[in-house]
This record gives sequence, structure tokens and C-alpha cells, in this order.
Amino acid sequence: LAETKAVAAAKVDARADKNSLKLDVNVFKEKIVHHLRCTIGTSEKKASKLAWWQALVATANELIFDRLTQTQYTHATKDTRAVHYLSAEFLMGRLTVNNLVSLEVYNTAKSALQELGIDINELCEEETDMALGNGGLGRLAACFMDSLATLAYPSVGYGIHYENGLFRQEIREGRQIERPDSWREYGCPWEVCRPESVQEVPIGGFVETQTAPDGSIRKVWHPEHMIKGVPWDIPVVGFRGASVTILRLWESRPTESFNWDVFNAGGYVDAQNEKAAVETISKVLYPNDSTEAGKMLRLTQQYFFSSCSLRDILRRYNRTHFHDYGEFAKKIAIQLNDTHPVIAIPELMRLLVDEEGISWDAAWEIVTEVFSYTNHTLLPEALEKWPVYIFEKLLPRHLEIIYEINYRFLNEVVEAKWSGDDEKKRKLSIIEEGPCKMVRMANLAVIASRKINGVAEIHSKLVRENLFPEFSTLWPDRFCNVTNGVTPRRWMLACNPGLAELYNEIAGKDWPLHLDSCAALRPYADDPQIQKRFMDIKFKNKVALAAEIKKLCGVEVDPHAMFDVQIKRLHEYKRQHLNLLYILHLYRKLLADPAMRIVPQVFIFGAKAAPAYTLAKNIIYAINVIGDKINNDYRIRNQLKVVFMPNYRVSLAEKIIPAADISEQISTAGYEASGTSNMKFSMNGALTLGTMDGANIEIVAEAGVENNFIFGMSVKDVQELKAKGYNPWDFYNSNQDLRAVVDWLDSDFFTEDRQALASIKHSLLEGGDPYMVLADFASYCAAHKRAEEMYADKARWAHAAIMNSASMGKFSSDRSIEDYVHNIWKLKNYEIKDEI
Ligand code: T68
Repeated sequence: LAETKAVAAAKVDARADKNSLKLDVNVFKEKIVHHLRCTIGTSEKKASKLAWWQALVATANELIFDRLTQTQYTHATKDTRAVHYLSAEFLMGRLTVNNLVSLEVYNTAKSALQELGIDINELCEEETDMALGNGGLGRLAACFMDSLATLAYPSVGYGIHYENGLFRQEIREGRQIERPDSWREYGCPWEVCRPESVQEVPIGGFVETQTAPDGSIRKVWHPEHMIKGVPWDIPVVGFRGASVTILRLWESRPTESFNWDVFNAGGYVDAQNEKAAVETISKVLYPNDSTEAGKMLRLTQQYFFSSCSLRDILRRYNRTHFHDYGEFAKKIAIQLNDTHPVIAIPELMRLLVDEEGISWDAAWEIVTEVFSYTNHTLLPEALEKWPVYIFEKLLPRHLEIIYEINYRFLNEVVEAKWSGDDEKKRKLSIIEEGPCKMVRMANLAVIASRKINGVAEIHSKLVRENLFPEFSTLWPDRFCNVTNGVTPRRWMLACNPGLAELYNEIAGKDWPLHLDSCAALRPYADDPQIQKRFMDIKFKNKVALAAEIKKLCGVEVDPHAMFDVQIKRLHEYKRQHLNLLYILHLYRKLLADPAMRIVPQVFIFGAKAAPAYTLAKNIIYAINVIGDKINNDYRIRNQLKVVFMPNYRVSLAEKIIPAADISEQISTAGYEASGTSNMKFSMNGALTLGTMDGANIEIVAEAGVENNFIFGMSVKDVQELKAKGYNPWDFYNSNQDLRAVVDWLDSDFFTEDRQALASIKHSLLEGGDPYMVLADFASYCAAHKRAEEMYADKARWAHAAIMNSASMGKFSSDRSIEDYVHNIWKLKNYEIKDEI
């Protein structure tokens, strides 16, 4: 009875934060201790921090699973239409604080642990990030899961249960070293294995053409192997427990049948080798965020998780529809997060035609109703293309299906529109001809999708006009925009409690659900008291970050200094080296005039480089050695510091973003599809120093151009300069300051290994400066100057910071999800009642 009462009490707790009630804290305390003893098998006396954390998670899971059951019951009984979000990456980060906050038991848990003599912050630091993604694309998928659960839309996320997520970055003597990330080495208490939903996926082999006596032709695939897909479910808790959505990640295993023959023949060791080969499929996340790996294993991963997910969708559908596919497109929407899961298109055709016996035309109608595709990049090197010979080996039947889709498309659709125009056919074909024939996954995605979206207004325009101009002439209504967003639960409420409290007071406690309501702070942007409150919160966050910097980098920074932050994957188009050139420029001015006083500034970087991207790694090295020199140069009197924070990841972002004054968003215009950290920074009161690119354009439209520092060429300027013929030497030769800092890279001032730094100079001059760093340098310096001037005017700065934070309503991922729902998915949401 006591136990039942306790559960009931905790349930109440889950709906409204009753943390002021002593009873609830006691219940929570009892539960943690219970789990410590009975779930983890230890005692208060000898429990490690990890064990306490596991007991805390087990306590939270009681509430979560209960709510999950209720969610699934509601959806099953109402036979709801659902979206299935297929993504090779979900960058979930840590879940503890978020789940406790979403369940509104964070303060209860904190007090309960406090009474047990334990600091909740220390426990939460025990959790390893789930780093099953590279960057923005994977984190977007994670924010979308949060919003889907919060808005209670029927949905499932599908992905890969990588054994190793994105590599852990160590910095040794300034250089990036990659270390494996075994995030679940000792198990992950949030995930649940679901053996009852295991799938088997065929691969390899050959296709046999059978001719029936009536002359009809049947294709029979004889696969070489079967791979078992084991699902691991991670519950995603909506805010205030609105609903609990599942993220289902597939792990590859050998099938039981698979290696017995070899095994029985005495080939025990060979059988183990085959086992290892299959397990390799979900072993590791490819660490490239903008170039295509083109590797057999990568396509195998994509096919493996797409096929498992489709089988899972079909299984669930057929439980109520008994292989009658008449309702399929009414019940199912599938979103393809970039081209990584696009192999799902021919796979669904194959499942419907070959395995379910549906006609080609009927299957195609279903497929083209169900799928939609989100594009995240215009970079040509990131557009996926697979050699036909790899397809022949791995997926021979899929290749036939792709040929058939292509044949019909070219001869029916393209021929009807541009009769006899072979050039159009060549360009729009799914197959790229040449010495090595390739399958173009983006063309396949566009041909089969109901909707195709970009991720910010300007990006969607470029998708239409530059990437797929013919397709958008053919099907103008298929193309649309859904501007990205981020979850305010993680990126404000959980990571910036001081600011959250301010909004609770000014906008009411529902602002995490209605981010627009934060606009209530705008009228106070010039109120000295609110300005002080706002900037005090920022200062406290800066003090905390300064301590973290000291711990991680050994560098002392002054929290009164302006914190200028650039955290994102390292890529030339993101132009970390433009930032570095400005730092060199400032340093040079300080050395030239030792009496000069500037606004003290701390430049903070965090970035992982793809392991094979040499120039990116050299830029990391340059930031580190230049930083080292500057930080230890007494002549500049601590007016300038440069820190590179190692192993940038979600949990580090949560500490850095609330403490930033300046958000560096400085991509060459036209290259950053959207950006999402730009939104997180603004929400937390940082000012954007950036180009008119991606979502920056929409951010400053909301927050006011005058409250940010916009610089550089526009997309149009970039296009025009390129058309005219860009010559970086023109800028180098005509700007003394620029020339001096670029030449400084090719010296032994910073390091004996001058090759590494010189390679940056080389790429900017002889390399043609592909991202036009030199062209934007002068304008970038001017923007910095404006920022420094404004920072010196405390009231003006506070005004701008508040206006940014209070104007980000549009960039809640809830708004993005509502856009997807209304324009693409056409879903209804359901209130989840406490029925069972
Ligand atoms: C990012 N893309 C965009 N890609 O660069 C960013 N790529 O502008 C946008 O805000 C974000 O997507 C969300 O839309 C990526 O992050 C990848 O990570 C990636 C991974 C594998 C292969 C290619």
C-alpha cells in the first residue's frame, strides 16, 4: 500500500511541481534509496556517484514508463496517423536534467538528494552524452523529438544504435586526437531493449527472373545474408509529461540461422569472424559532417536502419489493417532527414511489390504519398552518390527498382515536359553516367517525395533555384520551407535557470510552451532594474564558465571581459580562420601600441574536425598555438585571451551558450543552410556577429538588425563576385593589415611547425580562398569594432541582449514542428489521459 501511495504521489508530482511539499521530497528520497538497493544492488554507504545517478534515473523511469504506456494506449485505441522521422543521427546529449525538468520533478529530486547529502549537479555530470550525431542535423532531430513529445503528436524517431558515437576529442600539443566514444560501456539506463520487435533484413546475393507459364515476369531476390536488427527504445519525455515518444535505434546482430553451417563444419573461428562483420554495421558513426564517405559500410548502415524501420512500420500497420494497404498513406507519414535514409524509397517499393504482391502503380502511389525529404546542405561534396557497382553487390534488387523508377520518370514525366531534350534527361536522371556510374540519392528523394523542404527561408530559395531548378519547374508545389528551431526546454529552461526564473516572473510559467510570450520582456529592455537583473544573470553564467575554462584549459579568464564564442563543427565554410585572422589583427595592434586599451575580450572556440580533413585540423592547431602565445604574453596585459575548449559536445554547449556575449555566425553567405546554435545564443541574450546567411537573416529580422552586428557579402554579392572572378590576391595586396596577419601565419612566431599554419595562408591565396575569407575581412573587423563600442555602453548592450532573448519566439522547435504538421505531415494531436 505504501508503495502504491508513493507511486500515486509521484504521479501527482509529475503533473505539477509540488517540490515545496515536504512529503514529495520524502517520497522521492525513499524511491531513490529503494532503487539504489533493489535495482542497482548497493547501499547508501558504499554507493558510487554513478550508482546514485543510476538510482535517480530508475526513479525517473517509473514516471516515464507509466506515461509511455498511457501514450501508446491512446494512440493504439484511436488508430492515429503518425509521423516516422528517419534519421541516421540523433544527437541527444544527456537526458537526466531534461527529463527531470520535463517531469517537473527537478527541484524535488534536488532537495531529496540534498537531504541524502548528495549534489544533484555532480550526479548529472556522471552521464555520458549520447553523441549519436555529428552536429546540427543530428541535434535538430533531437530537438524535434522533444517538440513532438511536448505537442503530443503521434510519432516515432528511427535511427541507428551506434556502439561508438562521434569520437571524443583530445588536444595534445595543440592537435586534435580522436578517441573512441563508448557511451554505453557500462550500460545506458534510459534505453530499453525490445526483443519482441526484432527484424531481419536481407542483403547481398542476386536477383532471379522467373517467367510464369502465362508469360508474366517475377523477380526473386536470393540474398546472401540476413542481418538481425535489435531495437533499443529511448523514451523522450514531453514538457510536463504531455506525452512520451519513442526514439527507436537499431543495433545489428548476426541472425541465429546465419553462421550455423560454418559453425558445424568446425569453423568456429570463421563463424565468429562473420559475426563480427555483421556487428560492424552499427559499430561506429561516420564522423564526416559535410563530405560523403562513399563507403560500402555507410550504405549498409543506411539500408539496415531504413529497412528495419519500414518493417517495423508495416508490422504495426498490419496489426490493425491486415495487409490491406488502402489506408496506409492515411496513417503513415515518413520524413527523410537528408538523403541518408533515402534508400527507404526503393525498399518500400520492394516490400510492397515483391513481398506484399501489390502492383507497381499502386505501390508507387503509396510511396509518393508517404515520403517527404528535408535537405540540409547545398555543398556539392555532401550530396550523396553511390557507385552502381556497390549497389549491384549489396542491393541488386533495389538497383533494378531504381532503374525502373528512373525509366518511368524520364520517359513519362520529363519527356512530357521537355520532349526530346536529352540534356534535361541527363541532368535529372537518378543515374549519373560516366566512367563510374553513380546513383544520385537526392534526385531519387525529390522524384519520390510529396514535399521537399529546406531549413531556412534563404536556403529553401536556393534549394529551389540553384540545386533543383528543373525539378521545381516540374513540381513547384512540392517545394517548401520549414525554418529550423530549437527546444526552449533544453536550451533555456534547463541550461539557464537564472534566465528561466526571470521569464517565469515576466511572462508566466508557460513560456517554454509558448516562446512568443517571452516578448513580454521587450517593453523592459530599457528598464535599468531589469537590465541589471538580466546582465547579472549573464555575469553569473560567465563566472561559472570561467571556472570551467580554468578546469579544462588551465587558462584564467576575467568574467568582466566580453565573451566571444564560436562553437560548431570545423569547416572552411564556417570560417573559424576568419575569426582567427581578426584575433591576430587585434594582437598585432596591441603589440604595436603597448599603451593601447581595448575592451578586454575572451575568444572561445569549440570544434571537432573530421579526422581526414587536414586543413580543418590545422586550423584547430593554429587556434591552440596562437592562443597559447597570446595568453602568455604579459605585454598585452590580459586584454585578450583565446581558449579552445576540447571535446565540444551538447553538454558543453549547455554551459557555454548561457555565458556568451557574442555569437559568431560567420559562414560565407549561401553556405550555412540554417544554423541552429545562432538561435540558442540569441535566446540566451548573446548578440549575433554574423553574415546574412541561413537563419541569421530571420533572427535579426525578429531581434532587430541594430541589436546585432551584421557584416560581409550577401548571397547576391557572393554570386556576383564569383561570376566576375574572385581573386583573393586583390584583397591581400590592397589591405596592409590583412596582408600582415596572413603573412604572420607563414612565420615561426607561433610554432616551430610553421607548415601547419602556412597551409592556412596557402589555402587563402594559392588555394583561391574558396570561401572568400579575405573578401569579408575588412567588413568583419568593422563589425567587431561596432561590437566593442557597444559593449562599452552597458545600457545599450543590455538593451540589445534583452531584445534578442525576448524576440526568439519563432525559433522554438515547437513552431518548426507545427509547420511540418500543417504543411507536410497533416497530423492531429491527442490529449494523453491518465486512463490506465
Ligand atoms: C546542418 N547539416 C547544416 N550535416 O549545416 C546547418 N552531413 O546549417 C543546419 O542548421 C543543420 O544541418 C540542421 O538543419 C549538418 O549538420 C551533418 O551533420 C551531416 C552528417 C552526415 C553527412 C552529411
